[in-house]
Amino acid sequence: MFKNLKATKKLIKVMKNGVKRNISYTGKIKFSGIQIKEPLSSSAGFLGVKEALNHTFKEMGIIRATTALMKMNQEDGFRCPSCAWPVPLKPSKVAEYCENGAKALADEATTQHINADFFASHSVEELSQLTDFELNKLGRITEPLLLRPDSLHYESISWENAYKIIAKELHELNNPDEAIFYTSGRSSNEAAFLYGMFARAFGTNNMPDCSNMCHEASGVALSNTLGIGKGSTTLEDLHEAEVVLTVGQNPGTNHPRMLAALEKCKNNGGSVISINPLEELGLVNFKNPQNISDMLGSGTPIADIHLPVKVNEDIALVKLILKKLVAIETLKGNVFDLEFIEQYTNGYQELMEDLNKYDSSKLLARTGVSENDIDKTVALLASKSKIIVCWAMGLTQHKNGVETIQEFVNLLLLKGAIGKPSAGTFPVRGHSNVQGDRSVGIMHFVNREFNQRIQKHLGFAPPTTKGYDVAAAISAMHRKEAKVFMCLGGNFAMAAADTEYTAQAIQNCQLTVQISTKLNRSHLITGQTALILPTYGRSEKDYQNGQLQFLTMESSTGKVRQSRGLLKPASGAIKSEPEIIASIAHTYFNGNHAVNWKAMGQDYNLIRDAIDKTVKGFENTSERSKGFGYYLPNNARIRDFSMLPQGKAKLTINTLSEHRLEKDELLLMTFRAHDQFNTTIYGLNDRYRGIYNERRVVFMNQEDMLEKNLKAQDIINIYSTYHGKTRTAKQFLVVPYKIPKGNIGAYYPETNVLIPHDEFDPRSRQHISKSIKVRVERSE
Ligand SMILES: Nc1nc2c(c(=O)[nH]1)N[C@H]1C(S)=C(S)[C@@H](COP(=O)(O)OP(=O)(O)OC[C@H]3O[C@@H](n4cnc5c(=O)[nH]c(N)nc54)[C@H](O)[C@@H]3O)O[C@H]1N2
Ligand SMILES: Nc1nc2c(c(=O)[nH]1)N[C@H]1C(S)=C(S)[C@@H](COP(=O)(O)OP(=O)(O)OC[C@H]3O[C@@H](n4cnc5c(=O)[nH]c(N)nc54)[C@H](O)[C@@H]3O)O[C@H]1N2
Ligand SMILES: [Mo]
Repeated sequence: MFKNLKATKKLIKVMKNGVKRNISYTGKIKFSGIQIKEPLSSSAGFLGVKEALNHTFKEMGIIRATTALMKMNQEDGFRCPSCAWPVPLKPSKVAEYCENGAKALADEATTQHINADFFASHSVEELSQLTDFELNKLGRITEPLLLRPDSLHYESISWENAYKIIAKELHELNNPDEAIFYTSGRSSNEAAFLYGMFARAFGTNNMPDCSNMCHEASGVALSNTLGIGKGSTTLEDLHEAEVVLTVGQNPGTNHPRMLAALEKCKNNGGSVISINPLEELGLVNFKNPQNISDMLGSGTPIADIHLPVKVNEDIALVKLILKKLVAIETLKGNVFDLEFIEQYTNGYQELMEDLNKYDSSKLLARTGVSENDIDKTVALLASKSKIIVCWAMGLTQHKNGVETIQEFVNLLLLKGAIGKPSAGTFPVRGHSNVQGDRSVGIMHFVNREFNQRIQKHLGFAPPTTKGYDVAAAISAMHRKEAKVFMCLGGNFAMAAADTEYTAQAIQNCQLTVQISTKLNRSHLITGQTALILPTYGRSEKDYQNGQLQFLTMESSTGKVRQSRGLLKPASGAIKSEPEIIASIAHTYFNGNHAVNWKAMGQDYNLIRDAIDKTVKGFENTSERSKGFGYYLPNNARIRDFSMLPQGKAKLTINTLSEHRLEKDELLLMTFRAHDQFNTTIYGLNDRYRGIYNERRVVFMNQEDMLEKNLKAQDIINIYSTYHGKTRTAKQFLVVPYKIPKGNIGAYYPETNVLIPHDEFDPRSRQHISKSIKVRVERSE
């Protein structure tokens, strides 16, 4: 892998505090030999099983892979480290996981390892020339590592000394708000709780997390309208629903087990409507690997109706649907649940008046969808009442993400489809424990009730001012107002918007600390001093004081369950996340603090007891999380809106999106390929979309290609200009694709360089990763 690497320019300017490191924030830009084929005719199937087994066997060895796969998502096993899709009450004994879950396991439990010797012969500058795919392939990090301010090489450091460096830097800050504590959603409730409590005990609410880039918009929209930031449905609801709208998500790739639930829904007579600029393969046809007749037959068509909405025109589409429903209601009645509206909601009259202001033909033109398909959708929605709306990043990552979700909530409320069986909201969460992290206290805002319970039960006073979210954290580091940046997992440098700006921000820090499993670019784009604290993956056994520990996680549907690893850890020199966090806290406080951090790091029951006392809804978790776990309370599920004004759910007035594109501009959505988990690139194929061996591609409508005089595989650069600043993503291959005219699509994180750090939804502060105004030009 290193052979073809030209030695990087050694631009070592000796600075007061150390060296200036010449780090590439993209890796070497190169093409890998693209092949474009017809997209497949069905998702999952034998090919999916084969891919899953190939990947796990190759990375983990056959015996380890087989043993681990048998325990993934089983009652006494570990939770899949991929997405947050819930496990059914009766999981398949053979395989309650999907191809991408198996890949996530293989990626974490790989037998490829790197240690200090590796870093002694490869500088951070040299490593930064590798692509994200190549970096990930290097394997698990097996010992704690230090990058000194005057060095280009990581070196071995003892755990004790690593903790001491962190404690010293934290003590030397002028105020606690100069430290930032980022969390990615793969950690456990126990680790996240300790981490959040340490940040508060240290004195800051600077807790940005991956939610800020993911479902923050859902949290804001749902809290505002229904009084709870989480979804209201269970997995079983989905099975029995009459109509499921799956909006702005690609379940075949990102939540494959969801397809089995949709298949069940269809077998029970339900209908599925897909709303997405792309006709994603999983929703076209699914061969359930758990069902032999499905596998041998032609599979199950999932979506009954596909509405190829233009990017960020979902509000126009829902408004048109609502207007059409109002017309039927006025003519024949029985469309809306008027009793529910009267008893449980506010804002009906205002919403009706607002809808009147819109011209249907103008709305239709904006959506780009055929009126016939919209009418079929309206007919279904008019006659059914058990309706569920599922969504993911296609709705949240826009300037009006919150309003877009609120518009779908309007539809559900008008239909009375909230708080009754087989109906409701279903934001499909990303990371496997992103929802749990937020539940147990990873948040940048202040919850006064929670603070009071912390004070009462943990014996210290948490800070009372709001901290930084992701957008604010980037700005603060850029302004050099934050100096220590800790990360519990994740890959902030690559995941966040505006790669170059974010990289500079991180490099302005004095100390960056990464608690991680595998190498990624955030270990190379660092502060002056950097630490890598390697940790267990979820599939690994965690002993503390000779006792086998377990962890808990919360699924997309709000169920808390245990997770027990079974594999031998990647190395004897790595530690569990709770132990690492507890040790940092213990070292920082030098044993003088109301919380006995050390004890908690050695016995996770103590952490769960503290969670039960301080977090509303958690109760006797060590016991109740056994087996298939327990549901956290959910007010929307029982139609309790007492926390909202006048105790009622809110119908909202939302406005249409405004992009004002210049004639040569296109709207770019950035999304995932089939062979990646966020910034972790497993491979270079996206077989459901017919792309093999390449990630630097742009999916484009043939009419746009014609207008721009481009043909397949031409090389282009992409430019975005906001507030007078132009950002460039270089070297992408054009791929003709069935995508609405005026829209293009490309993979994340390669295109994050184009997303301005100061362009986000003001309500959720989520960046505009799915609707970026861009121009494309042939590359010279
Ligand atoms: N294998 C695998 N699984 C994953 C992940 C992974 O990377 N790999 N990531 C995890 C995480 S953290 C998350 S958050 C989820 C992400 O799950 P998804 O949200 O499915 O992820 P994306 O690939 O970003 O896909 C966004 C979808 O939204 C559509 N879309 C884009 N813009 C619009 C729009 O304006 N309107 C509508 N209606 N649709 C639009 C796109 O065409 C695409 O189908 O998956 C989780 N699971
Ligand atoms: N343009 C664009 N940008 C996006 C998105 C998009 O759709 N488009 N999606 C956004 C979304 S939805 C999300 S969630 C974020 C993701 O942002 P992050 O969560 O920050 O990124 P990941 O790529 O999931 O993090 C991967 C790294 O986590 C570490 N890791 C893996 N497992 C573990 C573990 O068990 N413990 C610990 N401590 N570390 C572990 C590994 O070192 C791995 O390299 O990106 C966001 N950014
Ligand atoms: Mo996410």
